[in-house]
Amino acid sequence: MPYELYYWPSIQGRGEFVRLAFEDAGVPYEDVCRDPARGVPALLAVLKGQEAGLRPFAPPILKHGDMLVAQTALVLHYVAAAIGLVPKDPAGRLAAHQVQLTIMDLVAEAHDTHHPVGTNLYYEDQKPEAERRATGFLAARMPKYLSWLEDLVQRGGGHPVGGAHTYVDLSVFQVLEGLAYAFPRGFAAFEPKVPGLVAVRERVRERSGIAAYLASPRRIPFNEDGIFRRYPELDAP
Ligand SMILES: N[C@@H](CCC(=O)N[C@@H](CS)C(=O)NCC(=O)O)C(=O)O
Repeated sequence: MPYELYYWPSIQGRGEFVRLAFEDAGVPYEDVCRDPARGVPALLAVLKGQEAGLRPFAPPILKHGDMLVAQTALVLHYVAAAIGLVPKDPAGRLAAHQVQLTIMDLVAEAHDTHHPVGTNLYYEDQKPEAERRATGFLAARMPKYLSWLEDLVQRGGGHPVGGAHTYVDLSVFQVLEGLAYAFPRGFAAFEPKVPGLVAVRERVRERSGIAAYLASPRRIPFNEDGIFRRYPELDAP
């Protein structure tokens, strides 16, 4: 059965965590909304409940046979065992899922630095609040999340879970890339404190499937419509 990913076509966003898993595993998937014949209307049809399966609230959404799976961490939890990106034992899968859920919390907080009041408002309508939020994010929240992940890697023999490469390593790569894009000064100042995470990131970058993906047109650049946005006024001085 083919894997179909439904996600906004013009941003990396949360869909990128799913793309990275398929690309690393070398498993074919269809990025449905990037197919000009299907585009965003295909995603909107799923969101309106016009496809078989549980109607999802928001993308990324994975369609696999009659199954529709939403929530980024749950999509990864669902596919990872089948594509060899998580330990097979229940405890190992649970550990990976737990860490991935926490990474998605970090992603949500990174998003909220530019949309602290509401996602229904423009960034320009919440700039003072965004500056306060970003200051706290860089001073306290990003360090707290990344120090915890670093501790997992230090205790875990160089990987966040399972003592081996999993989809969580790929998500560490993506989060570090996103934070470095959004906050070049703030992230650079903190980066020396997380050498284990930096090692994970660099190892992921060199993996054959990921290296090929990053060099391909499928890897679109970060931009200011996505989750990790570069607004210099939100970065550290
Ligand atoms: N917790 C969900 C969040 C999903 C989410 O916020 N998706 C965004 C795109 S990255 C969206 O389109 N949301 C629409 C909405 O919240 O109305 C996940 O991790 O997948």
